[in-house]
Amino acid sequence: MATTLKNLSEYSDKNIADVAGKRFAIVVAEWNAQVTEALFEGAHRTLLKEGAQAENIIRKNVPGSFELTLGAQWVAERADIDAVICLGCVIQGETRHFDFICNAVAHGLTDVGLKFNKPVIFGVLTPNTLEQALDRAGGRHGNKGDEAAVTAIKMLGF
Ligand code: RBF
Repeated sequence: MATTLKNLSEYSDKNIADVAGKRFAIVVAEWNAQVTEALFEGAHRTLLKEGAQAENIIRKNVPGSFELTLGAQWVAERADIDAVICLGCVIQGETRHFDFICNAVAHGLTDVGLKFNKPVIFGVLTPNTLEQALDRAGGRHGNKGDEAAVTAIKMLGF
C-alpha cells in the first residue's frame, strides 16, 4: 500500500493554522469499531495538541462508513462547525461491498465539502486486512486519525 513508507502520525508544522476557537465535528463509523475508536482517539488527541479546545470538538457516530456522507452533511450545514473529520474503516478482504462503499463515501464527502465550502476530511482506511488497518490506527504506520486532524487544521489555514 502507498502508506507503507509514510508514518501517518508525522507531519510538518507548515501551514498549521491557529485553531483556538475553531469548532470541529468528528463523525465516526461504528463498523470495525476497534479500528475507528483508535482513529477517533488519534484525531481528538491531535486537535487538542494543536490548540483546539475540548468544548469545541463534537463527536457524532454513524453505523457504517456508507453513512459518513449524510452524517457529514448534517454537521457541515451547522454554522457553528468550521471543519468536519470523517473516520471509518472498510476492509477489502472482508467486504464484497468494498468498491461501492469506498466510491460512494469518497464522492459523497467531496460533494459535502464543496456544498458547504468547508473542510470535510476523508479519514477512511481502506486496507486489505484487519492487521493492515491496525497498523494504521496507532500501530507501526502511525494513526490515520492524526493525519485526518492535521489535514483539517491545514485546510483551515489555507
Ligand atoms: N461499513 C464499514 O464502515 N466498513 C466495512 O468494512 C463494512 N463492511 C460491510 C460489509 C457488508 C457485507 C455490509 C452489508 C455492510 C458493510 N458496512 C461496512 C456497512 C455499510 O457502511 C453500511 O452501514 C450498511 O451497508 C448500511 O446498511
